[in-house]
Amino acid sequence: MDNTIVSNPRPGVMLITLNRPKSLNALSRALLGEVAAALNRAEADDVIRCVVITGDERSFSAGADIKEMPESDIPKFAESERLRGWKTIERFPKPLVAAVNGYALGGGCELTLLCDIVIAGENARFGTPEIKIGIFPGDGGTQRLPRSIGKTRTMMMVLNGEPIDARTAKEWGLAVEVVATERTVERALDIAASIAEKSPLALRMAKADVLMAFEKPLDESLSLERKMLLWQSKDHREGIAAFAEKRKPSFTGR
Ligand code: CO8
Repeated sequence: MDNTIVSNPRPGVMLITLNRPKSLNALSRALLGEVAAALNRAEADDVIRCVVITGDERSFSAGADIKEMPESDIPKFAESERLRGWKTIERFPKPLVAAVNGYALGGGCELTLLCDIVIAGENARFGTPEIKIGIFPGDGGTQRLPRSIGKTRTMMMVLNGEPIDARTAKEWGLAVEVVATERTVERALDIAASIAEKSPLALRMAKADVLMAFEKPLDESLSLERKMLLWQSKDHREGIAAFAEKRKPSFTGR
């Protein structure tokens, strides 16, 4: 585990720190594999209820590792174990928060699109510069960016390749808050710790429900939402009892 640092800085929270500073945290095969392994552990561990991903102050991630890109075999590169790593992040069922300082470029920007909540530091720069090296955002960017920020803003980013600053990212909806660079991780951890106090079952269903909005036609997703609401759990009963008794709920995930 040389490319990431995994820690538990708050109850119920896993922090994954990308740790290839010399490459601006480029997403090498090995790094993606470590992120996927950490997420698999987080998924299996009932104690972990929320995960935060961050980089360092200079760079969240400058994207796919260009030095690993084969000159002649892009399809193999795209479909290899890299893709398995992406799929693990895409399918991670617990809340995922990104704390973004510095560069979030190419795959780094696409990684933030897989996160549920994005906190940006003032020095954050979001961009899809792939066009400058003769490709385009191929880790989901051409599909997720327009769903997130609309067509013309996406075209501006993808066709031009120039990054946007943190304030613009917030205005466009790529980040939910902009904070002082040195506060980014703390703020993300505060949010994650608050999320971690909620019912893990309800969190999982809420995340799945919201993501349905991007995948299914409205009539189908509304009817699935209604079906999921009919579900009963001890956590639901505990939430109602705690409200009535004016105390903090204690959720067990059952
Ligand atoms: N991959 C590998 N190494 C990188 C990357 C990267 N993406 N970005 C930076 N580095 C390395 C540099 O090579 C340099 O290493 P060294 O010191 O050994 O020369 C080190 O990080 C520091 O970088 P710079 O000296 O360039 O730092 P600057 O501050 O001058 O510039 C930039 C910073 C502007 C971020 C610049 O490094 C840059 O433009 N990087 C490339 C960004 C980029 O193009 N990202 C997109 C990559 S493609 C992608 O993410 C999605 C592809 C989808 C693939 C789907 C399958 C086909």
